[in-house]
Amino acid sequence: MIRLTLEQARELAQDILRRNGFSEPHVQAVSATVLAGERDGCASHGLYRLLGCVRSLKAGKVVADAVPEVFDQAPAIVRVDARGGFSQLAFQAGLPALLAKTRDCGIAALAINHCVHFSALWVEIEALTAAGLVALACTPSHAWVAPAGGSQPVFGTNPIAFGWPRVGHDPFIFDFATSVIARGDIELHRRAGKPIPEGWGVDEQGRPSTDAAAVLRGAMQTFGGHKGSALAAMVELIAGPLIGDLTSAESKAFDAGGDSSPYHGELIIALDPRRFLGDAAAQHLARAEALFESIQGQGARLPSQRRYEARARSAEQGVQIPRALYDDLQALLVAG
Ligand code: NDP
Ligand code: PYC
Repeated sequence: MIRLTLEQARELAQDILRRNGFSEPHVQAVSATVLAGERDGCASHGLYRLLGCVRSLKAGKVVADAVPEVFDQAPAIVRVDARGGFSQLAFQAGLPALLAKTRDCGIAALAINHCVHFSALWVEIEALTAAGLVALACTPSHAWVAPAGGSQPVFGTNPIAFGWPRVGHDPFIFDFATSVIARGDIELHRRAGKPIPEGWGVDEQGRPSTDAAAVLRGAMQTFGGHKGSALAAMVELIAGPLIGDLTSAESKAFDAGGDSSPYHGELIIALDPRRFLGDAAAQHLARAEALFESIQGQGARLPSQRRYEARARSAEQGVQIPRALYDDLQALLVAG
């Protein structure tokens, strides 16, 4: 393993993106999210993702200097056309209007179109909980996941993230793929030459497999059987056709057999407790704390707790990445 300070990790990410030709706004936006992933112990969406950024660029599947365009779609809907660039900058472009519309209407949505998407959603959810809002986000990916009862990929890994602001505590946030695990984690197992647990996926013949490479060629499985399968379908619908963008199957077809990051849309919904509750907002948010206490009071943990602990640790100790990944990242500096 190689240890890097957070500053070294940030510089490495920015150097790679800059040398490979991304515009400075994308360098800043993308490096911030991969650094956040690495810092919070989410290796599948950390520095490793830079390999996919450069691969997507070389395959002509992402626009390195795309300038997102913001549209006032409706009183409670803002739309951002990412114009083929990465989603992070499009989110930043739409955030001020989403905040203003949510304060105004109590509930508002941000629809991002035509973006290349590879990031963890909690980064965006944190931007909304920091503003005192409740938030939901979801996005398709590439068709890699079989529906419950089937064996052929239809769904993306389709994450759903939810956030709730808390006074005096880190926000309550969960963020998970509707597949058993994010594809990035299976890729990391393949890179490390490690088998994956049973139940994550099937090979090309539809047989259960613990071989990461075979499952990457075959199909991943949804979490919770038919329940995860239905949620994955919901994500396809509300972050696909509802916002006029591609499904995971269409995104995969657009990739035309390549290995680039998915290209589609994202839906983010924000709710303002102060608009729902007026002066009673503080009182009811305080009541919500009893729920969290009753979870933690019996020794269970809240989602994101591990992540916040990793964040505190990384601030002191920096991050560690496998030497093989470090070497692959260094190669992007030379080749760039
Ligand atoms: P995990 O299964 O690792 O974690 C899912 C969530 O459950 C996290 O919020 C996690 O908190 C929480 N959690 C895990 N274990 C426990 C526990 N014992 N008790 C309470 N909470 C727990 O995530 P996934 O592999 O499903 O997804 C990882 C990331 O991949 C997500 O951030 C997601 O956005 C991203 N992703 C992005 C995609 C895209 O298209 N852009 C596609 C698919 C995934 P904690 O982090 O603290 O462990
Ligand atoms: O890990 O499943 C995943 C993923 C897909 C797109 C970005 N991350």
